[in-house]
Amino acid sequence: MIKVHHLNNSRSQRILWFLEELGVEYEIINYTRDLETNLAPDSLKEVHPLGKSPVIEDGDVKIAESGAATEYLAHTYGNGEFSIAPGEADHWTYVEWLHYAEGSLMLPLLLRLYTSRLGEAGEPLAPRIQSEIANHFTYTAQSLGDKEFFAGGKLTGADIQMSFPLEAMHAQGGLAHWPNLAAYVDRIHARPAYLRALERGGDYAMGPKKA
Ligand SMILES: N[C@@H](CCC(=O)N[C@@H](CS)C(=O)NCC(=O)O)C(=O)O
Repeated sequence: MIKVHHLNNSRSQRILWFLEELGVEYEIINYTRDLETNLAPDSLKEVHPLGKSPVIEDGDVKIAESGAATEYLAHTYGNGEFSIAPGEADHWTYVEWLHYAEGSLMLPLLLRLYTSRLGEAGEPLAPRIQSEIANHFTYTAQSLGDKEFFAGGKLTGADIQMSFPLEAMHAQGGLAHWPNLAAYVDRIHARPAYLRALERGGDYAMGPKKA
């Protein structure tokens, strides 16, 4: 059975969501962030040298990068449903968004998170980071437009990957300028598979707002 090494409040939540969409059986091994440092516990390093989550294991396969895990799961268990094959229209759009989430969109969010810990010392960097956030989120919002999904008119691995940076931003009220992105996250949060994943994964600070 597939094992997911799942850290609370982390990117592994989207892997649980994807497994629920796929309807595949899986086991969760839970790890809890240190309350002070927010880092993963050392026990995750016993699973993979990076000590980060998600890590998935499926038989002999072990993957510690969520985009690769998403591609692997879509390829192995998706029957073509959650991916767009080479040669099909929108294949490269699918590939682009699948990579863009970690390759581009997360970077300014992480820079903001880390520099915020520097207090005043980080302030000189703030305008550049803010303008990069605006640049990327505006591009993302314009590309999504009024479409329901990022590629091919159906839920794909690209949406699985894009969900995390968008919901991280939404949780901070940061999508007010991009209402179509806020609506996109709300739609994802209403999906039965998403809600099942939340139930299995435990508390998740970036999930749907509790009433
Ligand atoms: N690009 C990697 C990032 C993995 C990553 O940084 N995971 C974070 C959780 S969102 C983590 O494990 N942080 C804990 C730590 O660094 O100690 C992926 O998408 O899988």
